Amino acid sequence: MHILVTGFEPFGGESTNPSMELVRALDAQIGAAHIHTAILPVTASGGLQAALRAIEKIGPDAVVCVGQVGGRCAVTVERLAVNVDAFSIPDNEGQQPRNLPIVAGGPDAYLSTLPIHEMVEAMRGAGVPAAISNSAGTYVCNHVMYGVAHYLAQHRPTARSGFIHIPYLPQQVLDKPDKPSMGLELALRGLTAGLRVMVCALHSE
Ligand code: PCA
Repeated sequence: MHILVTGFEPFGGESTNPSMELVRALDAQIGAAHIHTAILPVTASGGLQAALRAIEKIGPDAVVCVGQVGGRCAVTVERLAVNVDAFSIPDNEGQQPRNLPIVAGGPDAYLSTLPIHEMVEAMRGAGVPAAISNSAGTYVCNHVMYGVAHYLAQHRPTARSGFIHIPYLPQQVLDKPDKPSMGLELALRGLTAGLRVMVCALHSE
């Protein structure tokens, strides 16, 4: 089994992105799955294109995209992506769509096809605060989650996809002490536990 896990470059004035650090720290093998990784630029078109290039190269059974979400205090497994770009800040190329469909005429939303409840339970079982989230936002993460789901629906309908958001790292909140953070080791334990149960679930189908 082949799993693609993507992270993002830093954005919004940050010097790092927990998703980039996590993806770099992941084991190359989790259960029965080979883990392939890619780091995506935080731009609407470039981020999705880089994810689709990696999918075409690897031909994965599942795609798990990971991103930073400032302000949340748990690892959150996203339930759905919506067909809207409404960026609250410019992306890393200065683009800021305020109300555009990601795919004109596309479905309003795609549900994650990962076993999201089992993944959250596994993360909690590993001692990591985790929850389902009902909104991946309307920025680049939602754009990539939607775009990957749309591509797979058309080109690789048996492949699964979804998105996981990670809180700030402690070093990112030194200048914003009212914001929650999660250390890299804890987040890595959570992500790994979630991926392990996902691989088991897909393997036993
Ligand atoms: N988080 C942003 C985009 C890149 C990232 O890591 C988001 O939540 O949309």
